[in-house]
Amino acid sequence: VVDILIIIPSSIDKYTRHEVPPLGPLYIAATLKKYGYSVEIIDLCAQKISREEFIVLVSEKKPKIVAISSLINIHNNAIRIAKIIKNIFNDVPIIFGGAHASAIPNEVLKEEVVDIISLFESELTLVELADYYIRKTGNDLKDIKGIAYKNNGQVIFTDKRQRVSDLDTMPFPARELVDMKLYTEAGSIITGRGCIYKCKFCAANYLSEGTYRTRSIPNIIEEIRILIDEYDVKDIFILDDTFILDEGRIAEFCESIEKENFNITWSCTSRINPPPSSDILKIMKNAGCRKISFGVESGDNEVLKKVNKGTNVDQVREIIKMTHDIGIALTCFFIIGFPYDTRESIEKTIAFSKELRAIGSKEKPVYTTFSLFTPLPGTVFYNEMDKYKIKLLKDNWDYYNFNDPVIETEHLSKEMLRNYMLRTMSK
Ligand code: B12
Repeated sequence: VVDILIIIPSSIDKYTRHEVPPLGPLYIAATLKKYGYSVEIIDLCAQKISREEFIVLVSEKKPKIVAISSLINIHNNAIRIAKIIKNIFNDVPIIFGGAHASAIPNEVLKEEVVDIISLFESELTLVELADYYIRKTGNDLKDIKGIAYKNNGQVIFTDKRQRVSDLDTMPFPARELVDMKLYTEAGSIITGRGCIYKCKFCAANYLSEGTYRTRSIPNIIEEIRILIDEYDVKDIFILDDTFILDEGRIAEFCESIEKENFNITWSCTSRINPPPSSDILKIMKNAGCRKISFGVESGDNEVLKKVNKGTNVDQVREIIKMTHDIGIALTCFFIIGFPYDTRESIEKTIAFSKELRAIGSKEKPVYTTFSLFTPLPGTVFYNEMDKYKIKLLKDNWDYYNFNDPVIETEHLSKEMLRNYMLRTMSK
């Protein structure tokens, strides 16, 4: 018997990501454990098990609460799983959480099998829900902040929950609950949460409500030490929305990494703006940074401006060259099919990606990765599809894999988008 069972569904694509441990759910699990609850996790992205095996597993665990992770491409499977669970234990409350459920709670609650949605940051919300359902102490549902639930067919939203102001007070992700050997990027960490920028295609600002909080450097170092000592990690993968924002903080991080003599390499993601200085890039290189992934998005200045990226092509070129010259490998992410994209702008984007790849060398390559523009719940483009003349072709979340077109725009048909995508894949 387990108090809370957390399930991460897989997508229907045969390539589901299992590189990275599910950090959000592992954070929630750690906090529940701290408050004395027993927690288990089934990560279907990583553990390949059949429907029958799954049913046996869940039946044996007899959970008192089931919490299911909902991201866009795994949401339909999350619903399928919820149905299987309700079939086994009709009385077990099913709580949904994660980016997709948080972005469109009203829609998700229309599903009969979803009882409650825990909105946005959920560590403390889940503790209060466990107190309510399991220990039968604490607040009534209506007084638990940050949830949406059904009452006599009506959706009730409780008061907003304040985000935890000091991230250092949070226990580290409960990695002991998953088989860390299943993840190729086992050294993944989050050193800060949230994004203050407002790109129209990205949900990060909405999900963090524009807040940005960071952990202290000693707290991060402690977690890295655990990854090295207990999980034999040799490469750290920093997954923050915005890592290089406060250069003083990054310098302090690098200094600590060097002082500890960890002998690890690491990589991170970054924005092109605010532009990282050459000084900080050198400090990062000396502290073992082997790769930075930048969101470049487009090779057309007009498109960059209109999607609110706040960068331009010259700036991108300069940062990519500088990072390469300092000796750090690169990945550049691109998106094609924005509502503003035309044949001309996409040609520019593809040409620009070639130009950036050519900056790379054998030892320090510049990789490029393309996704098709997809209106994500929680973004400006999703909320105002008519205004941006976005024509939805598929409203089945199973198909939202960022490689197949799910929309057409004023300028681009499905066939054109598919052909462009094929071109970027053949390079
Ligand atoms: C790191 C990251 C990844 C990593 C790691 C994902 C992982 N396994 O954890 C990788 C690169 C693998 C990845 C992949 C994808 N990602 Co991603 N990713 C992120 C990113 C940048 C940070 C997530 C994170 O770890 N944050 C820190 C933790 C602590 O916060 P959190 O995950 O939000 O979790 C908190 C709450 O959301 C909530 N919560 C989360 N899960 C659950 C589950 C339950 C049951 C409950 C109750 C609550 C809950 O509580 C958590 C703790 O407070 C976010 C952007 C963002 N700001 O959220 C995008 C983001 C979540 N990803 C997104 C997408 C679309 C994807 C992909 C579908 C992309 C693709 N091309 O395939 C895949 C799907 C992967 C999968 N099947 O799970 C979108 C989701 C949009 C949406 N509406 O669903 C986001 C918001 C990015 C964006 N720009 O819009 N991603």
